[in-house]
Amino acid sequence: MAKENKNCNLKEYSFATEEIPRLSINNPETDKRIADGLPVVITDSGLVQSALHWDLDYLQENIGDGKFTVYKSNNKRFQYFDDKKVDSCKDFQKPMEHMDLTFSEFVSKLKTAKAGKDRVYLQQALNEGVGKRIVTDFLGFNWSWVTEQQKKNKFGALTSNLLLIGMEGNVTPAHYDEQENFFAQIRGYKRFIMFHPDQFKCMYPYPTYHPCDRQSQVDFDNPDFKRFPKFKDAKGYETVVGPGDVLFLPMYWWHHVESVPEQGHTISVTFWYKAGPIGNINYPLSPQQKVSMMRNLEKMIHQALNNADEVPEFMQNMVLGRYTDPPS
Ligand code: QVW
Ligand code: ZN
Repeated sequence: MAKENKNCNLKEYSFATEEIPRLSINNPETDKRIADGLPVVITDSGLVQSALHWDLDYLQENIGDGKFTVYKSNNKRFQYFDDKKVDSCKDFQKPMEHMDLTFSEFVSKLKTAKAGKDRVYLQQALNEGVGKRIVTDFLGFNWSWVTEQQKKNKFGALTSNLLLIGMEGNVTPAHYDEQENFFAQIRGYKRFIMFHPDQFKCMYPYPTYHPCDRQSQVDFDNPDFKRFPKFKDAKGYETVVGPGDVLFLPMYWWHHVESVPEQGHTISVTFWYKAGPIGNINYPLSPQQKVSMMRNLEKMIHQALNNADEVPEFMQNMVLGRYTDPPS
């Protein structure tokens, strides 16, 4: 649907992609894909039907006078970083600026930033501070469907509903999350490029102790194939979500997200759920379990050495010429 007429605004990347299926809530394949941990766009869940009338004026009127987390970037990338890991990482340059703004301060920045520089992206959990009408809209979400999915698939607790308001062209660079997510689109169009957890070796995430942990070091616009040769082999999936669509974004799946250029600002709400219980372990381990294990081992080594600077050499001594291919 959304894609055909938005195609002209979509950049071509170096890797091939397949379309993520768009399915009805009533299609048995939808439940099967969610159960199997595969992405799917559900076109008619009604998850955020009660919020499809949200626009900047309505939100400004009703969302309350609290402060909202807004990120500012001088380019289109909004790369998340963990503030707790910044100090121990010398030479780290924050890729974007964190601001706390009232909603109307955010809206005026969004409107004046149009020229291209100083882009903004609101990323704020929906909480008690919102006005009555937003509460009513929130209570009108299709909680019965999403809670049934949570139960059927043994997800843990709902952790947050993040409200995202982005400018056209804003990019969230490729990363994976450690939670399950139903990503609901309310306004505008977002393009998702996704990679299976088994593509870890093609994506070259930052070390776990780095502020950009869980994110790819590869710049999709200008991939450095010398440093990241296997990025050439990455096999992606993609889709464009529009108002009313819900993307199931499984834990550990890589995703790069762009608000489609020239289609106006975007409004989305996430439904993040903790991972379910581990359950029985079957061999061979899944790619997801292997990523989790690599993370734990990496963190243990960092902790044991008690010095991030010693990690690279230690890791190399452990594998080079022993677990790497012999030179040909
Ligand atoms: C996007 C995402 C979002 C991507 C951003 C969350 C802060 C997710 O929902 O819409 O820009 O990565 O997991
Ligand atoms: Zn994410």
